Amino acid sequence: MAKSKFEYVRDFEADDTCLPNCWIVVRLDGRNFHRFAEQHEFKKPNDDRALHLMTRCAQTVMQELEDIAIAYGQSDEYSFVFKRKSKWFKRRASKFMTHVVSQFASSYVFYWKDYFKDQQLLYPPGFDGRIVLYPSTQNLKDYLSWRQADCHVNNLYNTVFWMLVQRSGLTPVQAQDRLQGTLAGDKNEILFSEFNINYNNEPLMYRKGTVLIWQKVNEVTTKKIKLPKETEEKEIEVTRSRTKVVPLHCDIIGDQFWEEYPEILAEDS
Ligand code: DGT
Ligand code: MG
Ligand code: MG
Ligand code: MG
Ligand code: MG
Repeated sequence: MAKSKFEYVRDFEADDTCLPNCWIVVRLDGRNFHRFAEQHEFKKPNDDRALHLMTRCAQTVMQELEDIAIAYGQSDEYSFVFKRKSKWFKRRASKFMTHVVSQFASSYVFYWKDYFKDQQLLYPPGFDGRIVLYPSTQNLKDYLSWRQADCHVNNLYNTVFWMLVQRSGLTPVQAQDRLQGTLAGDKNEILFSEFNINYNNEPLMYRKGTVLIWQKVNEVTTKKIKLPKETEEKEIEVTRSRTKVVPLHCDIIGDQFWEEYPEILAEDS
């Protein structure tokens, strides 16, 4: 069939193919979550409901989309790493980014009530997305380390800040002044001497964020069967091996994690 005279408009579509062999990272981040957290009365500085909901959405993204090797999340952000050899949607950046962000955003609304039982969703949240390509595995590890270091720095600051405000009655401005120019050691010391808190005993999810990886798990279910010749049903246990997205709250900056799970960033993945 002859092309219509309108077909030429396709040529205006820009090519956004991701470079071959690179790790493709999509990072999304909640739009104006400072306000969103206030309006929905998130607990400060960490709200378990909000953090678990973020992780539920990220698990959905990994299960619904193709080729995601690992994801890392903290605060109102999540990063998804696609396998370097992925051929999904011919590696078109816009496809990767829009599928990740829209699947995540719809999941956030869909699963909201499972986590915020008596807090209504007051308005539709939005998320921005960006895509970054990393040509070496070391670059990718450094990217993930950067996000986890950011989680640590922010969480330490926020933990002390809200202690000073909520426990010591400082105003936010006073707390900010108090922390101006302090180093990590100083903040640890304030927590310990003034609030009897050992920062290292704070929940790992707050300090390390959440890593999502694929793991083989054995699922045991019971099945009712009826044997021929027997009149009564019998219950038997059936074990199935499945791959599931599993959340971890561990260090990913050091080598140990990557040595323990070498398959995640294997050369041929
Ligand atoms: P943006 O991303 O430029 O549109 O603006 P924001 O406001 O989302 O800024 P961002 O992403 O740099 O910072 C995340 C905000 O989300 C920050 O104001 C604190 C808030 N947030 C995230 N998780 C929690 C939480 O668990 N509890 C509370 N209270 N706030 C949280
Ligand atoms: Mg921001
Ligand atoms: Mg944000
Ligand atoms: Mg953020
Ligand atoms: Mg279509």
